[in-house]
Amino acid sequence: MNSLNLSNMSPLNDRSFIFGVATSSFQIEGARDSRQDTIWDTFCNVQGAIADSSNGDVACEHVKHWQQDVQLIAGLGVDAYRFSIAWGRVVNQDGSPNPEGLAFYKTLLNKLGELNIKAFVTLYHWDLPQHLEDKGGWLNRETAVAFADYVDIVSKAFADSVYSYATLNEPWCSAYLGYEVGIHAPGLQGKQRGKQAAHNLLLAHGLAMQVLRKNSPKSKNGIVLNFSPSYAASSNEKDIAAAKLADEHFNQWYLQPLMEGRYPDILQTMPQEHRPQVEAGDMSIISQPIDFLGVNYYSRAIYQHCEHDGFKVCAPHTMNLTDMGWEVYPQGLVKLLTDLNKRYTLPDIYITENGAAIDDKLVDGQVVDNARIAYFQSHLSALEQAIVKGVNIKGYFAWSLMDNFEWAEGYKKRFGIVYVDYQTQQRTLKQSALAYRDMLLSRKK
Ligand code: IFM
Repeated sequence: MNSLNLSNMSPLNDRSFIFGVATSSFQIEGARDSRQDTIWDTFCNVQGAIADSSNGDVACEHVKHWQQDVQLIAGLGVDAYRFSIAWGRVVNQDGSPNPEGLAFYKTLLNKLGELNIKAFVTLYHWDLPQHLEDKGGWLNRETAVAFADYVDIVSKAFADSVYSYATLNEPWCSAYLGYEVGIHAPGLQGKQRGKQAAHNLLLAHGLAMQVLRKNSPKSKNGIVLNFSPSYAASSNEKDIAAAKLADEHFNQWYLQPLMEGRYPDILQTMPQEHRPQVEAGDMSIISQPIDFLGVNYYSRAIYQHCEHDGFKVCAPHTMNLTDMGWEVYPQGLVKLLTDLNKRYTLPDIYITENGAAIDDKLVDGQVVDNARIAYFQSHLSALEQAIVKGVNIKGYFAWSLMDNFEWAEGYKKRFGIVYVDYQTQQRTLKQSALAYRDMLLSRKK
């Protein structure tokens, strides 16, 4: 497959539907010298933590090449660019604003504005300043207060140049991978830690929403969650129960507090020592209205019963895997969106990330990534189906604009539609970028 097509009748052809590309600060920016150290800088120094022992010191040198990158984005014909602010680039350790850091993003925002590209700004995409981790990080509820102070600085400085603010990207990853199983920064472990970090992140979201409402009432303000819809490994009732339990822990644990102001009922059956500390008033701060929910979708997860935790994840029984080992399963996106739509009264939905890591090769100036094109095509079709089934989806962002630092996998996994040669920092549009561009240009005017 080497092209992407939207049928004439496709709801995605409506010009009000927003198409974009996405990145995050730590994964692309480099320029470590001009920001505070983050938990990821520290984690990258831990032996064995990063598959290729790399770090984010240079990454895609986006701080240096941002103008070229914005031209690339504009050339794709997208409506929007989703990127994140590095907290430690715009706020000093004493909490004062860093004018140079703010100016970098303000100039970027102005350029996007000139090019008529909507800015979707993520305020936290995992790069917690290390000095806050030294005081307990997301296990310390004061970090939520510090986050709101940072959001106050940013949202005052950027005034009306931001179309949409997302408070957090994928708090499940920060809390579970970072504080419960320890395969992401800061590399801590423990069930109570995971749930406490999740609670303090959600609290940070709620406090930040109050600030955004005040400072930036015109932008669409919300949060981005990642979801892996849960499937049972068999029709055995124990496996079905296992899938349900995993769904409550990993998916609903983050959405139900936002939508209904309470954690899933499994909270009551969890051992006391695993439960988070929740203070009076927290749940109403967390559950205030949001303008949108960002949904990041890559694949599904399959579970079977296990005595120890009640569920355990099973390896997919298919060869149709991306380079991350993740099953290509577009039907999961339809199921996820329609199930969520049945369970909750959802705000506008944006698919804020979707994409595939492929073992791309640059040959004679070309990257033929047909598997990525097929991945996008099947997921765009899934999106159409979900819209037809009544889900209110307003936009779609390909992850990622360009190859970048894929966290614990380092630079070996390539998610970009633009290939990055890390030796020369040369960018090359892959076939998927050309197909995305052609699809966007072919939309009805
Ligand atoms: O690269 C990440 C991104 O930072 C968050 N969502 C998932 C992507 C792929 O793993």
